[in-house]
Amino acid sequence: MVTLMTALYFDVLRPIDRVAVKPHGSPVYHAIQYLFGRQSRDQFERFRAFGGAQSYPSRTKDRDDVDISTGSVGMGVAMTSFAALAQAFLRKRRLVAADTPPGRMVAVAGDAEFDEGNVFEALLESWKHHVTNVWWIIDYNRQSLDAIVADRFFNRLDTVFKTMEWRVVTLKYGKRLDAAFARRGGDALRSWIDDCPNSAYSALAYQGGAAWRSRLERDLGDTSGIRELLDEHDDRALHRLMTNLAGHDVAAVREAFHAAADDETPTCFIAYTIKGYGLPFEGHKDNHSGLTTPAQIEALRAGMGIAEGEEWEPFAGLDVPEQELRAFLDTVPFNQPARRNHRAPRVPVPAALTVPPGDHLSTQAGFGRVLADIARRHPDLADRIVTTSPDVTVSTNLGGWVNRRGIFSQSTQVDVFHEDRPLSAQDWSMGPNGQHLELGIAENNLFVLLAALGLTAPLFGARLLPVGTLYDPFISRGLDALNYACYQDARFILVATPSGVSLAPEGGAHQSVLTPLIGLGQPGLTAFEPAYVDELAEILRWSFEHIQADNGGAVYLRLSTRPLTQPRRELTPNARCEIVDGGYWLVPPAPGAELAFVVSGAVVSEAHEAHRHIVEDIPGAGLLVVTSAGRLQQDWMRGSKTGDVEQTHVHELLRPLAPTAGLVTVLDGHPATLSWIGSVGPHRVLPLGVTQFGQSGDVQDLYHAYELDADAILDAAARLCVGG
Ligand SMILES: Cc1ncc(C[n+]2csc(CCOP(=O)(O)OP(=O)(O)O)c2C)c(N)n1
Ligand SMILES: [Mg+2]
Repeated sequence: MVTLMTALYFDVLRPIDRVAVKPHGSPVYHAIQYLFGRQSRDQFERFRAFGGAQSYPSRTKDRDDVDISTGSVGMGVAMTSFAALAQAFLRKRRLVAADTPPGRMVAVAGDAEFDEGNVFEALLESWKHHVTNVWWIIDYNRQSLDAIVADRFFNRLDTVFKTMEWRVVTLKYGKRLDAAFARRGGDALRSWIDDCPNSAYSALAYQGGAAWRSRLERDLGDTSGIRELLDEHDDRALHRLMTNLAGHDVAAVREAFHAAADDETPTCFIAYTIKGYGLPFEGHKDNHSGLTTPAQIEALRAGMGIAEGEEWEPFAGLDVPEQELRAFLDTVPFNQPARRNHRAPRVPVPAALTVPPGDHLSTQAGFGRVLADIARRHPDLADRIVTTSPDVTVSTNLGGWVNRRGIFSQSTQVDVFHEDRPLSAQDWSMGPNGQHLELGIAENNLFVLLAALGLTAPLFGARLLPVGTLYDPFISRGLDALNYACYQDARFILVATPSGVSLAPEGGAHQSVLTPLIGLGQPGLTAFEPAYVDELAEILRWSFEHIQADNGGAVYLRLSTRPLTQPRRELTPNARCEIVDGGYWLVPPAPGAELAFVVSGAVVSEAHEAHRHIVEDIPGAGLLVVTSAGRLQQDWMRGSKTGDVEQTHVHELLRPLAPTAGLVTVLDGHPATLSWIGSVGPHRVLPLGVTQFGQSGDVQDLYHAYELDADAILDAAARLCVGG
């Protein structure tokens, strides 16, 4: 990593390039920033300590200009190809200056990262989108955490890349070994190393010169030229020669990087290295958990010519005068003054979005119409929106938007089904002006692309407002990538439909149970589950602002395909605030009421029906709609800590109820999403929701089976009242 990163940062990188440094490369990254004067000694010394430099490079927590966070192996690698796609999108749409050269998106990756399937999902998708300007540099040390990795796979890896039209550059032998191969007996030596299994090579690298000598004497002692070679090298020199892999040879690495730097072809460098090179445990299969002893550190320090106490001096131990080194650093291309962390202006959001007409509408259909309406009525906002979906564009109701704004492609392609005769209502024409990025079915890719699109403001200086749609249950499929996107503070709106058992006939395989809890628990993500379309329009408007706010974040909307009769109402400014704050009384309780129903999402009509019945017996009962359990809960937890819990929105909402009141909570999802509301005041809670895999059936049968229908809600109310 030291060699690869040195060649990158001190030579080939330009300020416009972006790098994802593999998790274990973090110390090297911070050391380089320290030499550039962009990392403080305090931060660097406190590497991995509280408030210090992060163990894995972090965009949000490190102070030295990390481009792309890493930590979950494979994610940073994929992120570079999607960042390159985001950059291409901005350039084609002329949202950034097209007369400046594009940046190169570089991943310095561990070889074990290529065991993660998401890397290959990204590779295939980037090929489909003709992505260029990506480099993946693989630190091929043939080790992961546990052990030495199998050779068989890496012997094939280059063909995978070549199939995807990548250039593959294998950096196997350093200059010293190359010279040895040119001597008499050199061919035999090269074949011997080529054929040496990873584990045997690693073991010899660990054992050192004497072990190399006896093995080579045994295997090649009779080959002419080898004896002379062995005689010319003492143990130390022999070890240096036999471990002279190209990944440790800065001249070989620079040569390879420069040879590939002239064009935009995506390139994979496979750089052979030894894990722990130059340390006492180099090559040892258990070295991941190896720690150098104080004595070994002393020996390392002395061996590098660094005086005691001068370990943090930037240029200690070097035989080039400091002045010369500083002068060199001033000439390094990456170190030239340039703004790297951009601030892009905000895109104005209208004061209100039009609520689509229709008495009977689902939130998903409403979403499609609101977005299509934005495309028509609010061009300034619409121009900055980019939508994406993993093969569920039409079925998540993005069709109207796509018909208006087109599909992005680096080249123009007509839709033959639409062109001559309208054989399809959906126009699937593609071109460089399109604003929808269609992905194959891979939710990991969706989230990593949203991470890239959601960071174009700081990375490229042009703000996009990304909206991604998928099926709610498949959030779990890409959950780590979603977490990764949030961890980097990427800004996007995630719209997930259908949700829960409300999608009925599709049954348990497409049913989401846990996703409301993900919405509640995921840092950096604010979740909403609107019941009615006018709520959705206001939430969407707020979301476009929230994803642009300094202290904002990403947004997740859990929608439904179930059409509901829409309330006839004009939302007051106060009602809009309450919707965004997380909840409002659809039917306010009478002062001192003994019962309230608390409901989220599509089951609002069941709660409403139950409510109509219950008021015959309990006239003051209320019906509370929770649009965002997360917003309510966060506000309440903040208030609980700061002592102003009485001012929190949920507390205000529950204030009219009698202390002895019971709450029946209900949603098409895990009941724990709402049951916490019982902790706000003295009220008792009976939570309804889904905790099992679903069946196929129609909505009424399923609501009955899973105790979400009006009868179940009334039963729960009765149990609460009897219990009270
Ligand atoms: C998704 C994920 N799973 C597991 C880990 C734990 N882990 C950290 S690094 C690593 C493998 C390291 O191997 P490699 O990428 O080859 O890097 P090297 O240690 O050789 O530098 C693993 C399994 C992780 N960080 N992320
Ligand atoms: Mg490795």
